[in-house]
Amino acid sequence: MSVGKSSLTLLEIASWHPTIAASRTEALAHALEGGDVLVLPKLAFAFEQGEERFLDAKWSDARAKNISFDAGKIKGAKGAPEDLADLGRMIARFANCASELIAALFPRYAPHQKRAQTSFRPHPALGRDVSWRKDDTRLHVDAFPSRPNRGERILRVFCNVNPRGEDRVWRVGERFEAMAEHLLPRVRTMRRFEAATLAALRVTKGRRSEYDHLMLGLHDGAKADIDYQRNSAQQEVRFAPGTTWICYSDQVMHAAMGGQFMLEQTIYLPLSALYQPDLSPIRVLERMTGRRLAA
Ligand SMILES: O=C(O)CCC(=O)C(=O)O
Ligand SMILES: [Fe+2]
Repeated sequence: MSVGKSSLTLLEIASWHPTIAASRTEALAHALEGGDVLVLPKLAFAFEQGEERFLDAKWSDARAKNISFDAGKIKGAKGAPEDLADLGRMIARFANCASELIAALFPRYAPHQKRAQTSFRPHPALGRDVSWRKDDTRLHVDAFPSRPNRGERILRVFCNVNPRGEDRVWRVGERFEAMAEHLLPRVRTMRRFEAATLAALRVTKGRRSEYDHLMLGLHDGAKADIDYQRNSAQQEVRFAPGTTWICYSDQVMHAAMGGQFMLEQTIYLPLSALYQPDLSPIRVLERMTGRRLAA
């Protein structure tokens, strides 16, 4: 693993419910909220007996990129009901591990964690034929077109569960602020009535804020810019099997370049839960534009 560059912070713990000193929490929160990826190379997800059978792309219904688990329902999977129930239990166990880990590392987040989807990704990261906008092999920050979040944070916990020794390979790009300085000038301003129209047509769940509009513009702007993809500052990061990593994916420029079989938990957090809200994308963009971007 190429740890050492400034955007990775190593954490050598081997438990999903570690005990952490308050001073350590402060330092880790500073790194994470500043846009680092926290890498936990000793934190593997333990399979229970029989669960290894799910390390096969045949469980995917092939339409969806991922198998997802949200509010007790499994989506994107195919198989006998007993198998799908077992798969659901495995994914739910990872969801619990991920939330416990975040609560243990960052006690201030604990009461605010909004658990969103959990995914199991049985397909190779490379080789999917998708439009440029959905192509996660291009550097991007996460922004969801149909789910406005008005500045709320997207925290993600990933774990490589590959049984054959294959790394998950990412590119990690430049800091959010540097990326935004480069790409924000090209993002068009939101049109009058645009947010209201999208909400009325149910394209969005609720109203898109200017923050959401700019984040989608940065996501699309980065992915569409081949020169930016090739030439912006970036590093390859390899996550070996048995490694867990955590990042704010609305802030860290990332691209998936290889690997197969990963678990992922998405957690939403309000700005008020953060140790340093001033480092968050909405505050960075508000300083750059000179105005409030969400009510
Ligand atoms: O599949 C991966 O490794 C990461 C893909 C990605 O961009 C994401 O989950 O936000
Ligand atoms: Fe992403």
